[in-house]
Amino acid sequence: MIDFEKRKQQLEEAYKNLVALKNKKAVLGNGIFDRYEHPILTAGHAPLNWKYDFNPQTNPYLLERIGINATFNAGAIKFNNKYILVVRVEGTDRKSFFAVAESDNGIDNFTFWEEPVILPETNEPDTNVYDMRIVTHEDGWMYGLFCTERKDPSAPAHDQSMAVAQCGIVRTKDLKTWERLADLKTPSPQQRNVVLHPEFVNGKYAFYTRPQDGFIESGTGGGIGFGLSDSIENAVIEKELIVDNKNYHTVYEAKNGMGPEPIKTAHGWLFLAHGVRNTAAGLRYVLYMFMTDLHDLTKVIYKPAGYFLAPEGAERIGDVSNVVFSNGWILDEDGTVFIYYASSDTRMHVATSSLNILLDYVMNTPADELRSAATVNRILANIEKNKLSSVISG
Ligand code: M1P
Repeated sequence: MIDFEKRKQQLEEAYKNLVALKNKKAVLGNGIFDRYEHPILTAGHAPLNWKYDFNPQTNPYLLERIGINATFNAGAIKFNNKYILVVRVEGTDRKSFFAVAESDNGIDNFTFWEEPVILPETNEPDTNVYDMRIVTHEDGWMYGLFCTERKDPSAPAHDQSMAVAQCGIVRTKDLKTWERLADLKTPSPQQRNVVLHPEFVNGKYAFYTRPQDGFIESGTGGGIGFGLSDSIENAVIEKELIVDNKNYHTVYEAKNGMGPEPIKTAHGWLFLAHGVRNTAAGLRYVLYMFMTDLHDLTKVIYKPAGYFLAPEGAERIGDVSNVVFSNGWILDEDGTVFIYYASSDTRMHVATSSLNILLDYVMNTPADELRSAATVNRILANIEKNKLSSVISG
């Protein structure tokens, strides 16, 4: 027989230590953002109460009864002075669900609320739900847009992986009670990474979409799209315009998709997105940034070359290796930006920067000129510039 009480205490102690772990900035970043030493959420952060039956009669060996595999791709919002993440939690059964975790400072001690989110359903039940973007809209609601996945009804019996992904919509005032609205309708057979713009555009709800032909492959679709809907309760986009397309020999040549909702700045709307390219080792997901015109949301006015943040060190390894993905960031009153990102579909991290630094990065980093020779020329010009400034300063 095991010592039930002793094992319970050990589990509780280990859990307490994990949640209490303090985070520190990693040394010498690239000046654009700071990474932190520890992930902010892992599968181990899931409350013990979700996983263990603590009754010695029904669980005499104190076995984990409900396994949690990963915590990743979290939406983010500041609410009641807390840094809130709406986390994609994945069970060992491969089903994802949402759970809210909060922290006082945004960088450590993230703690899950007692119960996962109880997500109402439409008449067509969701098989899997994931990757919520939580946005405060000027209409006064907080909206959560997420991917709802269901088996493709046209899948032949031998294919048990064909799925249809669409955008589910919920809204809330307190992050506790959620109202489910109709799924978004668009002309595209597949939608993931849909984000609600925080303001009305011409009196309509504005969405960023990612039209796609197949579940994994973007096919003839792809690119970050934009569309308007009269209603949010029954949202329908008749026409999608591509704002930022995939592009040959770039970090977003296979596909791309929106990250969190854009941030409004004096210079334009600031975007964080993910770009995907294919390699011999499989797909590689990185984060990149761009800015659109303040008044024309479909016009990209700045776009630094390449990636903003790519998987590094231990971030490279996980269930889906070589992936970073972000669907949540928080701009604080003092200008600090908390960028929440997941690595390799396994765990959550934070990186911090400031709005001024991100603006400098996006507006003054050279754009991709799409050829090796152009990159060399850019480096040569930089060397020349440095020579000149050392002459002037020296
Ligand atoms: O596995 C990497 C990511 O793949 C998908 O992203 P996209 O729709 O751009 O291909 C999503 O399923 C995402 O959850 C996942 O992190």
